[in-house]
Amino acid sequence: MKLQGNAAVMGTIQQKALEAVKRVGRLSLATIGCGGALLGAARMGQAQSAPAAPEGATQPNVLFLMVDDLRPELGCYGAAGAHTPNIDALAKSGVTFSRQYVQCALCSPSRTSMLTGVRPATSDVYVIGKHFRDTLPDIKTLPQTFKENGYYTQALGKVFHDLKHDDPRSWSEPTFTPPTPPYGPATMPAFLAGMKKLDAQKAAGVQFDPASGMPMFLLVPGPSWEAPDVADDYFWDGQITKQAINMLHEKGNKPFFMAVGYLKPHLPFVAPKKYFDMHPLAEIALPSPDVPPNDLPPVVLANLNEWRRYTDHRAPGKLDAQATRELIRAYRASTTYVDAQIGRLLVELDRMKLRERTIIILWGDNGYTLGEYGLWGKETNFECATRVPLIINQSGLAGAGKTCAALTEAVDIYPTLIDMCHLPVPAALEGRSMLPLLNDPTAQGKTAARSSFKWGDALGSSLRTERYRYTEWIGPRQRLEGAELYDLQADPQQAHNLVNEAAQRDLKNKLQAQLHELFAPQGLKKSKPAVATKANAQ
Ligand SMILES: [Ca+2]
Repeated sequence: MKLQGNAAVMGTIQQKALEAVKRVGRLSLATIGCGGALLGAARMGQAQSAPAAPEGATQPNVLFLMVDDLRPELGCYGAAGAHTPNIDALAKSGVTFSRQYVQCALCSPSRTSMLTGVRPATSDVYVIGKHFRDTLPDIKTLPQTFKENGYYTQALGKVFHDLKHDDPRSWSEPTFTPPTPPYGPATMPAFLAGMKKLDAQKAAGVQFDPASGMPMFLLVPGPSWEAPDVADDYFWDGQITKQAINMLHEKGNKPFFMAVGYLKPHLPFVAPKKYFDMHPLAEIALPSPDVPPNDLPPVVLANLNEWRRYTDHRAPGKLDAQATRELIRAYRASTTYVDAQIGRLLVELDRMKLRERTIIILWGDNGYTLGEYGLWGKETNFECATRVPLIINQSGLAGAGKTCAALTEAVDIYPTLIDMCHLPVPAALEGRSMLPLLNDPTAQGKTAARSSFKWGDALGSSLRTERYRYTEWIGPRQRLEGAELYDLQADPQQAHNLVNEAAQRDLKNKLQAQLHELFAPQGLKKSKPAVATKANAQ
């Protein structure tokens, strides 16, 4: 794929692309791989010429930056080749959590757990198609708690996954979702034609793509990456940044909880060309290891087809070095694009003198394998998929500028934010406040972080302790499909599964007992009952 140029005619083409997108506004996030640029009508506010003067609010604001599929591929996490100056600056004046784990390495289940404060076993939300209100109709979400305590709450972009997964009672007004094209102007006509063709095939009863064998509903008629020469605001992340700035002007004078859900670096890895230019292809190192660990149960590798949804990667087989480098560069370019949008927003926050009384939190909803183990995507219990960036920034934090290596979980975010804002604690929370770690990043963390991933009838329950990761996969009729044990001190890349080694039997038994203690025995589907009645009770 060649980089696209011809910015001179962009205005007309962009307009045509946008009109076409509006005509097919029925397309969903699922259609383009959660790339929800084609949602309903936007409610675009108008930028104001002068910042609103802050008045009287004593409660800290919360600016929650959620970045889709962002693994710690950031300068502040020591990632070679990352170009993320704005997030790095945020880390310099905040606390960077180096071992933050999501409870399910998949967009909606991960966000549901974090935003409800309970684990997937409690909400039974392990898959994208399920809404937590169906199982927990009266649970109080994180933004809902802020709203009910006098905050103005707003979501922009991908927060509760998409509008089908949204939770209107959490927000003071409807979620902002701009109808932007998922690809550049040159690619949009083929994409839209491809959508029509897919619709016709599905209407004719075709369930699987004859060429690739992929289910039709998963196919995206566009490439996995693209670098069109367009302005930042052509795409979703620029648009929501623009609207977030508008919201600061309109609502910045009252306590607010604003969640800004950036869509990149989720596939397709599409970003304006200038961000690709910051990542020379020759500087991209190939992933290592590039083969799966030994002795994996087949279910671990069953669901990793996300990148095969796109037109350039449908053929089976391993990616060659060139294609691998191109995809990694595109992921990094998409990340740099998001970093630039975050920079725009934070500059405005500073200009309006709101930084001093705003908690800024940056979080990735799941990690990502970028060719490690030969895999592209999340949907596993590997460190690559479960470990995410978490930065919490507030003026006056004792631990500012430091890295906290304590084990923390995404389910801890809810109690932390209400602890920082002195709000009442809902009874159902299953995490614990990280405020002690914000004040002293060397303080004791959890003994273990838990993650789960469900594929079909099999559930993988995983424990991350100080040194090890142990995972069990339970299939139908409680059958153990397999297990994984990694020594992350000796083998940080998870290249060697030790679970069948006789010398590790005692260690395996100990970790297995710990896992069974934390996950209940019925297929490991139920967590221990939540006992937390205070934010830091667990
Ligand atoms: Ca995600």
